[in-house]
Amino acid sequence: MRFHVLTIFPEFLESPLKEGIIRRALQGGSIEVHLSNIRDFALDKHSMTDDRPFGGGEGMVMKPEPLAAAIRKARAQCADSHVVLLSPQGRKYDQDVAAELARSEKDLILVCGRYEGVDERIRQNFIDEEISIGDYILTGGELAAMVIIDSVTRLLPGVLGCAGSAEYDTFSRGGLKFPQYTRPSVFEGHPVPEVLLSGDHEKISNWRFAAAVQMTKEKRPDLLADMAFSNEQLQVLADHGVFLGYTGTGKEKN
Ligand code: 4H4
Repeated sequence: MRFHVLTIFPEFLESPLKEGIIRRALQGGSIEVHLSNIRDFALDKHSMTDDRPFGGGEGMVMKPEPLAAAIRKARAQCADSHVVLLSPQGRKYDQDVAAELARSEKDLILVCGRYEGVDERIRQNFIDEEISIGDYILTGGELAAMVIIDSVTRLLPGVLGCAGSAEYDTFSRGGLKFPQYTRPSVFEGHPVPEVLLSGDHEKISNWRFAAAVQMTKEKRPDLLADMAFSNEQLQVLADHGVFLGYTGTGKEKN
């Protein structure tokens, strides 16, 4: 998958691309990341990329000409592209959106707003979709772009070591992931649940399923509302003392 990031601070993204799974994905060719400096497309001798808002008011707005030229240049390098503006006014980003982007064959052009945002004529005529990573105002869209690159890349085939990793992620199956333990088996007097040391894969799987549902019930009951369980699953939950307040009526899945 190819990402094109349009930003006035391309160096901002250099460091996170040099580490860990993202670095390996770049080296392995699973992804390409092309950083473009919007300032290089500014027409005036001062390379201005922002200006005061018409009608007065606080802050500065990103000028349309450099953005338009940068988007056109990026589009010209792609067979097909999806142009995303990172903005607090966008569609709320979550794991489902990450999975949707990861399935796309299109290049992803990520436009990083700064200041008070971008000229509306860019949003109306050059942007395919606005995405927000949360209801807060950042100083720039670059962190949001990196969130998207990171969360989409880890979903691409072959990027994570064991194929199933992303499949059992928190959110990937609707709820939170089961609690994780590693050596030592006793840490400061706190043991690892015996079942995890048993080698009984069915018991481990059932315990993990019940623990995941219990964690979801405690930490994110809102996610439970969208989850459906078979009668067999409800029985496994009951066997592990996890009760959801219904007995398989209307919540069971086929
Ligand atoms: C854009 C600030 C638009 C304010 C920006 C506005 C996010 C976010 C973000 C720099 C830019 C800010 N990007 N998710 N949240 N005028 N970007 O805060 O719409 O208020 O992705 S505005």
